[in-house]
Amino acid sequence: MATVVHFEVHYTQYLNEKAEIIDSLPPFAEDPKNLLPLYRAMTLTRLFDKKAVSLQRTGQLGTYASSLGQEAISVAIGHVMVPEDTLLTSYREYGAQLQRGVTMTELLLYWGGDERGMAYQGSRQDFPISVPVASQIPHAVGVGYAIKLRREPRVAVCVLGDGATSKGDFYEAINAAGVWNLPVVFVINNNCWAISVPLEGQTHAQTLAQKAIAAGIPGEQVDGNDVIALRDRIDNAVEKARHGEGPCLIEALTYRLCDHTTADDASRYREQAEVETRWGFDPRQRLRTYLTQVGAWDETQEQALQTEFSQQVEEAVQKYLDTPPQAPESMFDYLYETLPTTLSGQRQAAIARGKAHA
Ligand SMILES: Cc1ncc(C[n+]2csc(CCOP(=O)(O)OP(=O)(O)O)c2C)c(N)n1
Ligand SMILES: [Mg+2]
Repeated sequence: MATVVHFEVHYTQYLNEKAEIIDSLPPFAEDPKNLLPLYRAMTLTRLFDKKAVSLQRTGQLGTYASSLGQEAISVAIGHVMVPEDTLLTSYREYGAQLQRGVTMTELLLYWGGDERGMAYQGSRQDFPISVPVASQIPHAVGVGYAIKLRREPRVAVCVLGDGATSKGDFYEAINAAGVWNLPVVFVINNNCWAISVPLEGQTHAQTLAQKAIAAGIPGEQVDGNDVIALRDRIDNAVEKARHGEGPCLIEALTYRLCDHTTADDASRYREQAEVETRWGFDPRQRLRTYLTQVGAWDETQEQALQTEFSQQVEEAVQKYLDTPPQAPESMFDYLYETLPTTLSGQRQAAIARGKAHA
């Protein structure tokens, strides 16, 4: 029997879990100062995240999906994209969104149940957070198709979870992106869990990256807790896509250190010992250790950064809490140009109820 074709899946890591450099660094990482923006972004994301969970626990926010332990992925994405690109993501990629000009107040409004939080004022071309699993993936293909038709030097970056790769939307989307050679980069945040379903309950495939092979597009794995590797590989994929070289699938291996959302209690389905072990892979701590070792960071700078960002987070929270709620009838605002009679009746009822509760 002859071998028709041979496939390989490559894995990239520069900074290992002991904060040691294990390969020759890509040019941008040779000067540790270039890593500071990535460290700052991871730190802000984590502070924001911690505050959002506290707000939910004290009844001041709705359900919230934390990004704890997974910040390196979105921070690297946000770092390599240019403003004209389009981000389409599921619900944990604040590190990218914040760098793209989405404000912390907007994110809090959204999780507080106010849809105005998804009308990003500073990042108009990005899509709202997608809570329906995988629905953003075909949307990214649509965006990529439009970019190609208009011959624009732009890229769509789509972020999805490991669980989303089991859905038909995913297969259809990567297939179409391959056929049409679209400027779309798909990044899988493989955090080992889809709520209570572990990866081995999700797929029998050895890697998620290999799913790209069936679509005829490049697929690769990267250490999702090594921000240097992520920055390197995602930049490579984005620039290729920008220059007409088509789509790519990147599987970033990380771990969800938090509950699925604030409505979840992960201790019901996974061992605490597993979580404790995974804390040893924390991407923020890894980069901090490295920066400290090479003399690019110290405790005084850390304290100053924590103070600066805590103030920023507090200001954003205050702005969120001070935002007057939308009128109940606003839910009818963007449904039709002219509301059908049945709905205008409901709208009147909402106005009356709103007044009764004012
Ligand atoms: C279409 C759809 N089905 C089910 C759900 C319920 N749901 C929310 S998150 C989730 C798991 C997603 O797991 P994964 O894709 O790995 O993303 P993660 O939450 O781990 O980031 C499910 C099943 C949903 N939001 N949308
Ligand atoms: Mg997951």
